[in-house]
Amino acid sequence: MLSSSIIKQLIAIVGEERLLLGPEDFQNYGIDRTTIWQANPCAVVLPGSTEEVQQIVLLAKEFNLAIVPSGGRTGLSGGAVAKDGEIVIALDRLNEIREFNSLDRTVTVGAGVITERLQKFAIDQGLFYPVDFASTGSSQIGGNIATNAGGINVIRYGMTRQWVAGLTVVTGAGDILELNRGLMKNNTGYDFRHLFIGSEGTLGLICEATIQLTKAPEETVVMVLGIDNFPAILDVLQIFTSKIDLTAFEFFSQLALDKVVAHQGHAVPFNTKAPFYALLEFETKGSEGLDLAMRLFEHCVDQRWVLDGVVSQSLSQASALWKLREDISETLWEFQPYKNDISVRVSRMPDFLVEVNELIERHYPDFDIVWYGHIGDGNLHLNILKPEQLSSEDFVSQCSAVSNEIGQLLAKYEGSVSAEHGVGLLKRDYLHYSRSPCEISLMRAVKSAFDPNGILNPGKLFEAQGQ
Ligand code: S2G
Ligand code: ZN
Repeated sequence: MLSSSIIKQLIAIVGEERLLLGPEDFQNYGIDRTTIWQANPCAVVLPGSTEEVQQIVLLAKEFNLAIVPSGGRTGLSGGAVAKDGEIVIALDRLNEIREFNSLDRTVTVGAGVITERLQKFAIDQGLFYPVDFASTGSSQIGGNIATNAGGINVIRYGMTRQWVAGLTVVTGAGDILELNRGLMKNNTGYDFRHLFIGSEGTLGLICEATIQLTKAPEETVVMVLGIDNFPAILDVLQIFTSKIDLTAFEFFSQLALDKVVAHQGHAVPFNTKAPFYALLEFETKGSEGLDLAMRLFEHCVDQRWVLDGVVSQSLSQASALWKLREDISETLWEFQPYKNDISVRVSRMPDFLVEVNELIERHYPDFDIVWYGHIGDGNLHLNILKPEQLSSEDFVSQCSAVSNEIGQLLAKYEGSVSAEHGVGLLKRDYLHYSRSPCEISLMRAVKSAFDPNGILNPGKLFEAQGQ
């Protein structure tokens, strides 16, 4: 519970109507999309500027009050969960889009700008912001940067990190840093920008970003292929990427498709059932691109990797095919899935898939397992659906035990326990499978440099000092 004097000082910074102390606001702002923890902040503040963020941080530092930064709250690893009486700083009001420059092809946006609004702004300027994923309608660019969001176009355009040309942050010490200022070339020592990208609010609060935009892809088409088995997915990937510059290569299992079709009422892509489906997107570059893709498709059928397929004939058909992949995540929520977001190098995927599949089938003989994800980037989303008769606690503890075995397998393949969703609270206890003790201690040293009092998102990424 905050003292009346702290409350008075917060009101002096943001104004009475922007200091929220009600239980509904705590529930709304104190959690992300994870369902394991309860929201329990002591206050929610909505600053209107970088300077107001700085004043709040200085106040929190003076009285040693923990802070949880909050953006669109679409995170899946508990990175924005305020469960221990922290002050939530919600960046929603930092929502200005300004300083677009057509020569630099950059635009400066407040951290609270909704991702989809930035995507639309870019299109209005005849350009393209290429990071895309299911929750762009409610995620905020500040949160996307803090978690280095990935999504469905990484195979061609990379993660959010590639598109951040400048950052304005407030560190845990209360310093305002203007990082890189939109420069394309700047070799002046450590590039702190890249420390803040993916830092999950543990080093500083991202207040503003200068985003690099790019040329939009020419006319693209979407192919969905029915694939006979796990390894064949990688054979198809190999043959297509060797000849075509793909903008996406996603996959999902028959069970994923069944759930999406039943839940959302979408049409199946074709009548043949297949264990797996690959969704490819690429620029046609005139008819020769499409002809080449059809020849590759026929080759994959001859090799018995592919059982059937469909190519979009229109934008509406392309978007209908995308929905089969994009709607998986939302469809699965009602089954309270335990989510693994894992990755290995694409070249190691065939062997890894065989071993992780054996592990899963050995440990989860009776559970429904849904496979999907960005296999073109080496990123698998493995969702274990909670059996109705099993309590959430028993289900999570059973899955957590298996996650340790998956972590050991990832360590063997030099893979990641969190490909794109971040570590937060959910993956903290598995971090050591992907990061060495030396790396983790260096991450702690970096945190103590930028957040000397340890007030920023304590307990996320790794245990807070003294916990
Ligand atoms: C996806 C979205 C979040 C989830 O669909 O690619 O990253 O639920 C996911 O896994
Ligand atoms: Zn994903």
